Amino acid sequence: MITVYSDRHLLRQPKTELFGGEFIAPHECADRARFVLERIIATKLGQVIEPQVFGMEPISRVHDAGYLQFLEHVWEEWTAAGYRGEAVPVCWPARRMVQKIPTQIDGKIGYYAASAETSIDAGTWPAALAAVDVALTAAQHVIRGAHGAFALCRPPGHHAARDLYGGYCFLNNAAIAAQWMRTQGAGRVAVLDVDFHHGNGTQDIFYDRRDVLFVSLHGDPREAFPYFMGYSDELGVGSGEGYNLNFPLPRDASFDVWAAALAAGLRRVQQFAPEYLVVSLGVDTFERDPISFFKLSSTDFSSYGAMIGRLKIPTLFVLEGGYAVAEIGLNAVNVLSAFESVYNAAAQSKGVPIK
Ligand code: SS9
Ligand code: ZN
Repeated sequence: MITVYSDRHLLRQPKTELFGGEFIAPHECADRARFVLERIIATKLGQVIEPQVFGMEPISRVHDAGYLQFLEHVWEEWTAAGYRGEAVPVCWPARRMVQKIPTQIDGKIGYYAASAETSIDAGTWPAALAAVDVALTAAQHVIRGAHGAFALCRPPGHHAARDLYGGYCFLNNAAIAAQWMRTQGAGRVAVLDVDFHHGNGTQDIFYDRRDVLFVSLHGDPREAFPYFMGYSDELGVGSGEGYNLNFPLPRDASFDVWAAALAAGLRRVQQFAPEYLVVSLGVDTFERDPISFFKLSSTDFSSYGAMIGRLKIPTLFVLEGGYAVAEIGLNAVNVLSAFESVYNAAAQSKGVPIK
C-alpha cells in the first residue's frame, strides 16, 4: 500500500497544551509522524510518496470561508495584539449568548474554537494545509484504482467542523478527501471513524447529507472528549436522517465489545454500498494510550484491519489520533498490513487482478 507523507507537518510544533490547569508538552507532537513513518519503512508496507498541491478549492467545499480566513491569519493577529504565548481562547459564545463574529482576535478565536487544549503556533496553518494535500493525494490514488492508500496526516482532522477547530484538529483531512471523492464522481462515500474520540467534525460536516455515510465508534461522550457530541441518538437530519451512526462505548470496553460494534458498523457500510471507504484511523484505542480508556492490544489492530479488508471496498486510511507515541507506528501499520493481506486474498479467490 502506498503512503503519502510530507515533512511539512514539522512546521507545527506547539510548545503548549492546556491540560489540568497547566501548560504541558503537547500529546499531538511531531514524533508521532516520525514513528509511523519509521514503521512503514521497517515493515516495507510500500512506497512513500510526497503530496501534490491541491490549493483551497477542495477545502472550501467543506469548511466555512470566514473560518478559513481566521485560520490563515490568527497567528499574525495574535502576535500583533502583543501576546507572547501561543494562541489559546479564553472566552466562548456559550448558551443564550449571541453568535456574531467579533473583530478583535480574542473574540474571534473564542468564536472559532471548540476547545482550549489546542494551542496555535506560527506554523499551524501551513502544516494543516500540507496535511490536506497528503489526504487528497492518497485519495487520488484510490480514485485511480488502488484498493488502499494511507495518508500519514499531521495535524489530525476529525474534530474540525465546518467552522470550528479543537481536539488538535484544524482542517478535516478525512472529510475533505471524502468530499473530493464525491466531486470526482463517486456517488456514495462512507467514512468510518475508529479513533477513540468521536469524530464530531466529520459528523457536523455530513450531518444533513445522505451521499456520505458517517459511522463512529468511540468512548461514551458522557465520559470522554469531545463530551458534547457522539450519542447514539444522533442519526442525521433532513435527507441525511439515517446516515449518521454512533457507537458510544463504556469505559474499559474489551476488544470483543469494540469488535462487535465495528461489525455492526461495517454491516451498515456494506448495506450503503459506497464506491469508497474513508477510515479515520486513530490508534488511541490502544491499551497504553495516555488520554483514552479502551483496551486494544497491538494484535487487536491486526484483527480489525482484517475485518475492514474483508469488505473489499477501495479504502483511504487517514491518520487521526494515537498518543502512546512509541507504539503508534506498530498499531497503525498493523491495521494497514492486515487490511492489505486480507483484501489481496479476497481478490485472488475471486480472480480479480491485484492492483
Ligand atoms: C481532556 C482534554 C481534551 C483532547 C483530546 C483530543 C484527541 C484528538 N482532558 N483532550 S484524536
Ligand atoms: Zn482521538
